[in-house]
Amino acid sequence: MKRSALYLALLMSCFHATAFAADVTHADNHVQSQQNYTEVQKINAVLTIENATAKATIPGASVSAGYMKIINNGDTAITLVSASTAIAKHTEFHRMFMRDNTMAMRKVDALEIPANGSIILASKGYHLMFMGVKQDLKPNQVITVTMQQGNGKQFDVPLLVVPIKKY
Ligand SMILES: [Cu+2]
Repeated sequence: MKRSALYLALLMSCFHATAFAADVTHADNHVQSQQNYTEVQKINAVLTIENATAKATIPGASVSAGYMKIINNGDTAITLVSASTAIAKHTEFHRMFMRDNTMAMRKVDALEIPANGSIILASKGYHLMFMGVKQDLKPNQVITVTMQQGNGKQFDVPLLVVPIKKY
């Protein structure tokens, strides 16, 4: 009983598919003049991040999701093995998929960014899942996520918190 309620909250935080996509677009326009977090961020010699955002929390739910496009300009594939942030107890890589005509999601152990390629974290596919969020995430707040690579290196990504479309 309690487990299924938690799962529903997790799903809602990940999904909100089309409504959220529209909202992100609107949020981008709104904040672009004051913040650069939704634009292109050069992380290091090979990695570039675009549109790094996190969803504001739903009142009463301690979960949120993070999205971005990660571009690998290098000649070697990069594997992300974990992510963490001070604002949540647990951060996981998740993937949404269809099961019997309903959206479901599962944890994935790692994300691979191909050489000279990219991976997109978005509401219908891969995403960062923040669980045990310690304080409400409010629009325009910026959170920092640390990504751990398989080769032992790590890098930080700032994510801009954007509103959840109410419906
Ligand atoms: Cu998820």
